Amino acid sequence: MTAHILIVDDDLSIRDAMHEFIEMSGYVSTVASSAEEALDVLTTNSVEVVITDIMLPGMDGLALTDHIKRKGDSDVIVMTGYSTDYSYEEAISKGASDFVFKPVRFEELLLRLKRVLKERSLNHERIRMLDELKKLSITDGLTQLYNSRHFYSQLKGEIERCNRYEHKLSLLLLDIDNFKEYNDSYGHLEGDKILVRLGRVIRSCLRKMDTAYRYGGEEFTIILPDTDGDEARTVAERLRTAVSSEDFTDGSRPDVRITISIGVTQYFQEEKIASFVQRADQAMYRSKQAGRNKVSC
Ligand code: GH3
Ligand code: MG
Ligand code: MG
Ligand code: MG
Repeated sequence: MTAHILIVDDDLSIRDAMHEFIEMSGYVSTVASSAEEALDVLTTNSVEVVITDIMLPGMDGLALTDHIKRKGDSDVIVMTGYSTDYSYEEAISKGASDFVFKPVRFEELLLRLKRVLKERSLNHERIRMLDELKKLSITDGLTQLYNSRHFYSQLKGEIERCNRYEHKLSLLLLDIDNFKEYNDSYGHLEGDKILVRLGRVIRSCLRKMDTAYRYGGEEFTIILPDTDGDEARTVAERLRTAVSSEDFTDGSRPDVRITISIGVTQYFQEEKIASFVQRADQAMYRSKQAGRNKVSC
């Protein structure tokens, strides 16, 4: 996509010459004769780089730079007279990416503009990769639910909220019934497909604020904020029923059924995270002992 450059100068002849040069160099350019006009352009256009004179009537180029770097996403290159004027230093300290002295040598400006645009796209790529890494680091690769590391960090946060504001908080821990048998009969890869499908069923049963995690191999946890034990039990029952009535077949075999056992527990104020999780685990084991495909508190 062609970069959009905004030129801000109160001198008409400079403005026009720069506009022509920037367009000839292959960019889209818009001109403004004041900082106020530039801000208007920025509210309705996505602009990659603003090239601004420092001396302007009304708001000056420094204030404009400051404003853009606080509120916007554009890079700024400032233009400044030689002499004893060091205002470009202030512009750099306000976040300007570069500066050129007036009278502007266009070839130099073009080199600086290209460098700023390059840096800008590298930065965007860095941010994109960091976001991707962050997402990968909290996601379970198989089910695309969150992973157990994220479970502990989220649960810690919820517990803090709970202790500070006396919110309610509940936890579900669920485990697939007789899953070893399923793997032994159909193979590990078929078992993995069940885990993927189960992840989707879990997601479809949750409310907006609930979050689901693959806690271990075939065990999952669900954090239910602002939810007491009774409400959590209802969610668990809905989930248990949804799983037991889902046909997990992928077409290769007719009618594939699985069931899950669920433990439900509500957080006690000031309780340690380990004891909270352990209580959910114990409740889940009671569901196993009661014959599986059950919900226990
Ligand atoms: P139950 O929980 O009902 O007591 O019986 P189970 O057979 O499910 O329990 P157990 O803990 O004995 O075995 C869990 C099995 O889950 C072991 C393994 O075969 C399977 N499993 C664990 N993680 C994975 C995984 O990532 N992929 C697949 N395919 N199977 C897994
Ligand atoms: Mg001026
Ligand atoms: Mg297990
Ligand atoms: Mg199991």
